[in-house]
Amino acid sequence: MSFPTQVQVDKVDYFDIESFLTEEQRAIRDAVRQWVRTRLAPIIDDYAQRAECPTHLIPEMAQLGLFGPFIPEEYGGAGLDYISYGLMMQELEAGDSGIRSMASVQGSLVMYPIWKFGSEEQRRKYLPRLASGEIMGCFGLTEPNHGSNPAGMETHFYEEGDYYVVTGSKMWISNAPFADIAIVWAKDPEGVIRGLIVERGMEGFSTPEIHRKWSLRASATGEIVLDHVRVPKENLLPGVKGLKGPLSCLNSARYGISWGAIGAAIDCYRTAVQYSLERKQFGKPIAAFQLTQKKLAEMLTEITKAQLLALRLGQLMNEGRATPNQISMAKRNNVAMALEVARTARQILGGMGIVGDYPIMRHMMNLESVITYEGTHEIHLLITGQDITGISAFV
Ligand code: TGC
Ligand code: FAD
Repeated sequence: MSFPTQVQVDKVDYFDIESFLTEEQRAIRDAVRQWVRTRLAPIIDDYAQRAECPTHLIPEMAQLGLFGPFIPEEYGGAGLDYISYGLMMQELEAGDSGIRSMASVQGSLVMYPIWKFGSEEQRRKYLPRLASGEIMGCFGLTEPNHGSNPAGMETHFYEEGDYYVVTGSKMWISNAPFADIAIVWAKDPEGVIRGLIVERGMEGFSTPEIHRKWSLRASATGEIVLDHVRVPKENLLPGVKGLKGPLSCLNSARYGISWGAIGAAIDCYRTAVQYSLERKQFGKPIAAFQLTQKKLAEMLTEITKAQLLALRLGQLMNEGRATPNQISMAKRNNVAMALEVARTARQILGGMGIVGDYPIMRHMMNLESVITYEGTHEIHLLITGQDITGISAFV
């Protein structure tokens, strides 16, 4: 009996998604893929093992247009469509979810609110420098006592002359330890949620790093401590009031994650296929066993379904028709899919699945954060449940 020694594991596109992509979208995807393979993949395990963020890559990421790809060119963005954005996040997360996080936060959670809700002066002041990576930002919504329920936030501010004085704390904030600015969501004296641009250097603002994470180890996560920080009035985002402000930013980031998770899944799947063809037990490749083939077949099926969901969502995003509920479904499904694929791939590699020579365990542990942040798996289920029944499970 003969067994294949080569399969086309490079191309994970069972339903020919490629044919729906424009030349430009393919070129963008390929450029990010190439960068991930040559610049990120060779170093990411070391950085993750050391729990260090490879911030030296920021200028190269900016050069590739990874920060705010959908922001118009007049503000320094790449002016790209949402499928291009999705493909970029897919390729980046094939490298590492933490590096995709860095780009998601910068683009969807920092540049997006300034673009959508900022004044023209704020757009011109911050967006070009954020796009070029000259400055980095973070997004402070979650608090120690308010994660899934941000409406309960305690961070607040009052007016004092030309300033707003902000007090409170934010928890689990990606990029916070090195961020130059923070989009901080806080309540005004009437209890209305507003967004403020807080700059490093303002007295009373600090961002202690959260250590000892087993997940997203190559991403810097921190707190934001605001101790009577005097923020100039011109730093208030004028264009939005209420929880819909931060939640609108999450739509953009959750959309990116629905693509990103596919990248992590594909990287695990490819690794597992290759390994199963090379690893021999009982005198034959483990790929020859029916139980291994079942695992691989189910992985590819689930990846394919997720790709189709993401592509269709991208089309709806481009038409301005995607609803937050559709985005929730895609984020939840695709992240859960990726985590399941990573766990199954880990199993296929046996003992080798737990070491850093292969990317699987790193992806798997990263995805444990991805399934929690930007709305947990349960919260997204309840968003869909509310859409089906018309009844909110949150009140
Ligand atoms: P609810 O009463 O449903 O809504 C309040 C207002 O917000 C509007 N709204 C939205 N607007 C835009 N987009 C959405 N997705 C929206 N969802 C709701 C809504 O229409 C309403 O507007 P208005 O005008 O009537 O005031 O709010 P609720 O308090 O019942 O909460 C609903 C719930 C639980 C779904 C929401 O709180 C939620 O999504 N919770 C999850 C929190 C979350 O996702 N946090 C993420 C923090 S950031 C993060 O994790 C970054 S990780 C980054 C990385 O490293 O990649
Ligand atoms: P909780 O809200 O306390 O939830 C705990 C558990 O209870 C979860 O399983 C949840 O699903 C469940 N639960 C809660 N409410 C319900 C309900 N009504 N019904 C059923 N189950 C429920 N936040 C930011 O603002 N900015 C960031 O940049 C950011 N980056 C992050 C990076 C990392 C690595 C991590 C881990 C988190 C990050 N977060 C960030 C925070 C993230 O958004 C929150 O962790 C998330 O929203 C969940 O909040 P929580 O951790 O407080 O969990």
